[in-house]
Amino acid sequence: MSSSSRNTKLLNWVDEMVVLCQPDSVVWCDGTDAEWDAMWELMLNSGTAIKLNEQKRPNSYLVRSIPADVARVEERTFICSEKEQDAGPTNNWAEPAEMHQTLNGLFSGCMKGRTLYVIPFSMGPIGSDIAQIGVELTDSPYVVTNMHIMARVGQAVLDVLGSEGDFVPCLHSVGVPLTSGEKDAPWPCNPDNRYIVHYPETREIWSFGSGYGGNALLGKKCFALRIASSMARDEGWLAEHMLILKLTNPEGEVQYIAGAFPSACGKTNLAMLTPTIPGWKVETIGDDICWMKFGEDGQLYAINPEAGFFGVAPGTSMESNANAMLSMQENTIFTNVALTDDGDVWWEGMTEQPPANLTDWKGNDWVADTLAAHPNSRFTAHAAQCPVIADEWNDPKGVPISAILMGGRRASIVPLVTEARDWNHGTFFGTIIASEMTAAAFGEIGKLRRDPMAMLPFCGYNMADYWGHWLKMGEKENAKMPKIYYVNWFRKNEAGKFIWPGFGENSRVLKWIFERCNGTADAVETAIGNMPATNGIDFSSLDLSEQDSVNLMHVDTDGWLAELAGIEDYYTTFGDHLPAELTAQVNELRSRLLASKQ
Ligand code: TSX
Ligand code: MN
Repeated sequence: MSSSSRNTKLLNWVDEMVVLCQPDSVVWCDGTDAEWDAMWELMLNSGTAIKLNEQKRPNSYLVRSIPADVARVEERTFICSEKEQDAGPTNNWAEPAEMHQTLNGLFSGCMKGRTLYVIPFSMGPIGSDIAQIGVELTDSPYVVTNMHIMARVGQAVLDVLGSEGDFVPCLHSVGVPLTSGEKDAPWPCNPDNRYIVHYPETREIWSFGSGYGGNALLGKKCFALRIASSMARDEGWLAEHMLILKLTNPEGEVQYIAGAFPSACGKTNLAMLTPTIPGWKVETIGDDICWMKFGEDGQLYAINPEAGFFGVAPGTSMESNANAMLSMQENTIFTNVALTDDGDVWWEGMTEQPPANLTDWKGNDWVADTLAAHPNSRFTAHAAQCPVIADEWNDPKGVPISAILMGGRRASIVPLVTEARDWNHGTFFGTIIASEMTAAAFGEIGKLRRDPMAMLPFCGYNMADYWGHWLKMGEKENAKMPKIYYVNWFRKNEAGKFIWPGFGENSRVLKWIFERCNGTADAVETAIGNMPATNGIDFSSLDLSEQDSVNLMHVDTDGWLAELAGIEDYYTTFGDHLPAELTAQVNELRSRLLASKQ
């Protein structure tokens, strides 16, 4: 298919990249079902994909990567700003001109023997004032099919782009040219030469050597978070690693809530939660990324820039997240999960008992006591397939956000829920998000990983400048900022057991937040923030011991004082980029904690 774009920047860039990468052919993607089928035909022939049982999983496929290419590679992810300090101490920085030279070398001829696919995509409803356009060039049919689900792809995007419109150029290659006659690998990639590179100032993305997830689907983490966070700072909006949910009370009133949680805290589960309390309803707007802009009324309006879910499969079940399970019944891509004998999928945590026989994620006969699915195995499913997707998930205006949750996985110190005193205090909450690690991927199990606003791997510029941007947002004239809540579903008791039942019971916490937003619930001021008044959250119908329900809401004064020392050490790593307001927040919190001990 030839181009039906008249956009000079786009046509010139594609020409230039074709000269660089030297593909055998160029295909402009249109996002149609015919294109989807054609890509799978290619991937079935190359051994990349297996078609799942059409009766059990209609129009769905299993893809296996190789063990060396199963996740994002943070140590190979670069922010190439002109000045190193603009990337800040939490990002890998490289000098832009030098990196361009390295990448020009790697990309030179890298698509020989392959097809270059041009994927025009919109992050957000096409034509929305909050949406942005990108174009990904890739030599991976797997990327094309995933982009079909995760973004809005095709001619409508080119129409909005027009002849003069701007877009973010995203170049991707698996990084292995094919010589003529050579048979392609089922999962071509170049794991020893991976580069996930962002130029925040010129707003470009270059990704080489990996075919997996966030390394390759460039609209997601690379564009919608790293590049968009940088755009958002320049333009006065927010690009955040947050779910968005719609909460309706028994009277039919609605509030929209966003939430930032580090990985392994159950963001997708919360976004699709089934409430246990009668009459309350949760619907999903998004499970991973949230773009927010001020409306004329001074409220922040949010869209989900994505069109699908790229969710972690293990642990997902009808018990933990029925709506996710129901979202992936058809038209779904499964990556690195196990295959059943009848052509369906399985992963750890899906059912209590595994099927008798399985093919594991590496394609071998599964042996008991080994992992059948990779821990980072995924499902890619369209958002519209979620049974509780909110009608307005596609609304170009976005939804007005009443509250922002900041969460982490903490066995102690952090109570079930604490309301920030104001926007600056809430920003402080965001900066102190930390999670105790459950998987060895990021080092020692149980060790605290600081993950401010859950943006540590995703902020496209200096993290402390990003905090400054948050504070500045709250200063805008006539701004009606959301209330901010620190939540923790993971507090443990002396016996080492989770105190809070979590999952659907989190609706009790959401109810209190809802009623704070509409002014009908009381709070008591504590040193760390506002907390539910006695019986503000109904624990009575839960099977909690007296001691456990006290512990859930306990303000651990000495624990917080010790926590503050760690926070101050962490802040020091940002040098003079740290906003003075955050130092003030630490000092005020310490004073309140000390006063409360009198
Ligand atoms: O997603 C989770 N949420 C949010 C749900 C809306 N998880 C899973 C985290 C890994 C992705 C949780 N795990 C939550 C939670 O609220 N809470 C816990 C901890 C927990 C685990 C198991 C039990 C209770 C709490 N089970 C029993 O007590 C039987
Ligand atoms: Mn995420």
